[in-house]
Amino acid sequence: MKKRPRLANALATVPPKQIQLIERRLFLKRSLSLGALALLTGCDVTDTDAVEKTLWAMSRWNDRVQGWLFNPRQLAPVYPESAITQPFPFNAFYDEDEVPVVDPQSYRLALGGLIRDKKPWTLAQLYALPQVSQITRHVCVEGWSAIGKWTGVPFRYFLERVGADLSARYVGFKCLDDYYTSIDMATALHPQTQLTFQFADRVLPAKYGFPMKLRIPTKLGFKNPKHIAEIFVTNVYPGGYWEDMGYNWFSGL
Ligand SMILES: Nc1nc2c(c(=O)[nH]1)N[C@H]1C(S)=C(S)[C@@H](COP(=O)(O)O)O[C@H]1N2
Ligand SMILES: [Mo]
Repeated sequence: MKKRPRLANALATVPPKQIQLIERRLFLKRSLSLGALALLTGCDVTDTDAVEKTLWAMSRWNDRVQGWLFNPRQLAPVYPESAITQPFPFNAFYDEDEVPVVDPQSYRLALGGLIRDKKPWTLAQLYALPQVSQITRHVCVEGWSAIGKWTGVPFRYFLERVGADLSARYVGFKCLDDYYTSIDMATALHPQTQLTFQFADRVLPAKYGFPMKLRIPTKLGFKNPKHIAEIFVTNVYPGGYWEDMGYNWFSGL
């Protein structure tokens, strides 16, 4: 397993990965020197706590601005079958031999938070929902992208069906591999955001997120949770696995 860096020590080592990540969150084109950081934040850079708090506040502000700029009707590009990337890359915070093994019979999708009907769903019930396919590009922050075909139920349809509070701010995801992430409601309701059960016209393979993932072609790859165990709706910022380490929370494309 890759180690999770400690954010608390953000400025203790040079060059700290966390600062690079937070810089990326702030979408600054040039790298930010410690001096510039001090000027920007008005903090003594030796006061790690104050700098960090300020950077996180700036970052949350940045998320809000990106949220305002997001056009809920703008579609991500779609591609022909011939453009599909083969083989499609696998990525996770662990190696491929550690992908969770999920029993389809006992699996239940849990629902939580601001949802009227929180009854858990079996896979058979989920598979009976109306489904659509999309061929879109997955872009990973680590520097690769790939085109794939995903099939599932439009997430908006599912949220409406279970009586989710569509005026809430966030939809959060807990995964079977302890990954977690969350998205803004506008993106959750975007026409291409899909609760996905199939990859390349076959049941979603284990490595790509069996039994289901959320496919969001308008966001970076790490915002696309695989192996979803629970979906919850909330007004309390839920963060995410990489987000809590400094990756930009909104991460739109
Ligand atoms: N549950 C879970 N979902 C996850 C991850 C993870 O480690 N665990 N990694 C994310 C990242 S960084 C990427 S790029 C994509 C990779 O999806 P793929 O294996 O289908 O290419 O899954 C995302 N969703
Ligand atoms: Mo990624």
